[in-house]
Amino acid sequence: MKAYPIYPQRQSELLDGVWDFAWLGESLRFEEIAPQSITYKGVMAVPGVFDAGPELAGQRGVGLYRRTVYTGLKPGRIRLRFGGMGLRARIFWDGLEIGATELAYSGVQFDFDAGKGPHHELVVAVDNRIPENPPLLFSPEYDFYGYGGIYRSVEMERLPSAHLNRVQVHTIDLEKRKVRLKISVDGVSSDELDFTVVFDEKEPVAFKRPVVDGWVTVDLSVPRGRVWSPETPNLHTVTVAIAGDCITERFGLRTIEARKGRILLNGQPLLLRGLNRHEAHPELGPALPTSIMIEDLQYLRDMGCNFIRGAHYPMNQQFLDLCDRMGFLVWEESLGWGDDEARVSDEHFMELQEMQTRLMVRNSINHPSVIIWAFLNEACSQSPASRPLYERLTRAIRQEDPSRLLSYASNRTIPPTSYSPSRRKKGTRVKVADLNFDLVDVISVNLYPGWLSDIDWETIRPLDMVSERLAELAEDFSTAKYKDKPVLISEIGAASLPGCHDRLRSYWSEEYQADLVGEAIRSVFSQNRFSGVAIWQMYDTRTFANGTRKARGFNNAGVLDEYRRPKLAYEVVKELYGKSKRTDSKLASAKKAAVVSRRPSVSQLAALDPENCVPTTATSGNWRG
Ligand code: ADA
Repeated sequence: MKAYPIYPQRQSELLDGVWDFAWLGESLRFEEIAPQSITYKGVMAVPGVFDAGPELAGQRGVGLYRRTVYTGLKPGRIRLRFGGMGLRARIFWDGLEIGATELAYSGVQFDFDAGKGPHHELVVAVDNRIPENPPLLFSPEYDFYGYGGIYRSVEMERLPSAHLNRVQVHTIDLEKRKVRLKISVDGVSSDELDFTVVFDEKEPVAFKRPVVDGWVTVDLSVPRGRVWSPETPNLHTVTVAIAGDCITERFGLRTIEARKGRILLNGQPLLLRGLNRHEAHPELGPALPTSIMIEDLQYLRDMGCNFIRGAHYPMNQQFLDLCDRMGFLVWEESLGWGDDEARVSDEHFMELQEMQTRLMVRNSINHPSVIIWAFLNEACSQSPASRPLYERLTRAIRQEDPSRLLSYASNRTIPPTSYSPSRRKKGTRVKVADLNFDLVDVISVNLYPGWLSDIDWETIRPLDMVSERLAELAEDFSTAKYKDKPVLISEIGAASLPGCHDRLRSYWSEEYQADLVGEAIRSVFSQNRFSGVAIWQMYDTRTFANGTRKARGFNNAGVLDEYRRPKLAYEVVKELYGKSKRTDSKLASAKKAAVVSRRPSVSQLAALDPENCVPTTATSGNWRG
């Protein structure tokens, strides 16, 4: 399926469908792959993965995808756009390599000459092996399966010599419905560009503006502009045309900022009610069809969520289009998971991290749903060795897009060795160990009180730990050093084996998970210091097959199982998020009714909220060993 932007005038083709397939296995190194003299005996779906189905389940090696494409007789430039592949790929056109990517999950594109003749052979060699040296972005330790395949749609376009790449749309004055259009253009011969702009289906207006380093900027008001929010997900389109090319982008008018410890959407404080979501399905890996994406969003809506944390890689553009349209707020992060000192200080890894993070921002720049950019889930942010990469990534994101909030999910709020009952005695606990929170706008913490190794084995009531730890955390982040930054609980939860029920509500039962998730949501909402929570996780997801902590080869913390069948925790989330949503709407009407001479302050609004009335007390968090 096509996602925005669209290029209405270009000769283009969606290359999704059935491709020829040949399995080379482990016979060649990635660098040695050459698509000549291969017999293609199999077939494979694009989008799709080759290692989820019965023939190659769990195999690692190289798979070759091939198809014929028709370009017509006219010579000229072609652009191939891949929505995301994994784990690495090399692309060949009539036997010649035209590009390669090591950025799993990232949307990438390649421009090249079509060459002679109307028909061409396109081969994509996909490698799902995970070499250690130099490190790939993906590592075998990551707690989600590293599939091999072409995960998302492939599109081919004929590129006009002067062409429009993207139009970035930034809201610069919400009240006046004013946006800045930043138009990226290539191949124009003069220093000035003649172009027209049309918002929605209105009248085109002509402009002439200077081209500076391939960019043209213009500030405009959106006629009859309507503001985007989860409750009113109003969207607009803008079509920019030059001689021979034209692009349509979709966007939303909205602002997002962090002020006085709060996240503000369109100037109003937000309480995020979220779930973490992988792009995953047991039969399909990360190659989800639109129908499943829509169903997932329907489940999230049914639970009363307004927030999705996209764990742990750049998301499918089609999914983000749906989030824009259905009114979800999204955290998008680049690929990473628990990366240690050796990885974060490896120059190759750092380079790949920066490339994929910049690409993520560029690709998703116009989604109003995306409010937070993030990176490096649970890396070693307590270590000074992490600092250079964290600085590099925050700098890169701010250069690409200063308009959104920046964060990363940290599980380094206290060092692991400090987590023992004796150390936790009042006054002796170690304060926040993470060294990089100063770099970002939102402090985000992953913690698992009452689950995994974040458990005090001497306690007979592990559930009590949930509110204690969250209260401690709220206190730590209320000190002068942190108090101005919003705090988000980016992961909390527990796993359960689907269908495992127990009267004693023991570990791994759906009952224990439901109790813990309920306790977590209630505790987060009772602390005024927190701007919201994302429960780990939406549905069970395939992970490495041999981990002892991961029964069935799945991360079982889903409130739905892998086939989206609800567990007991689903109803708990629904009840608590639903209640908070209703409070939100009452609050909204109260605000409307209130006669205020100027915009209410953040603390005035917080005081209005009955959920935000509990004073904060005690400590911090730790990470599992
Ligand atoms: C971490 C991690 C998740 C998942 C979780 C778990 O918090 O960020 O991806 O692995 O732990 O269930 O262990």
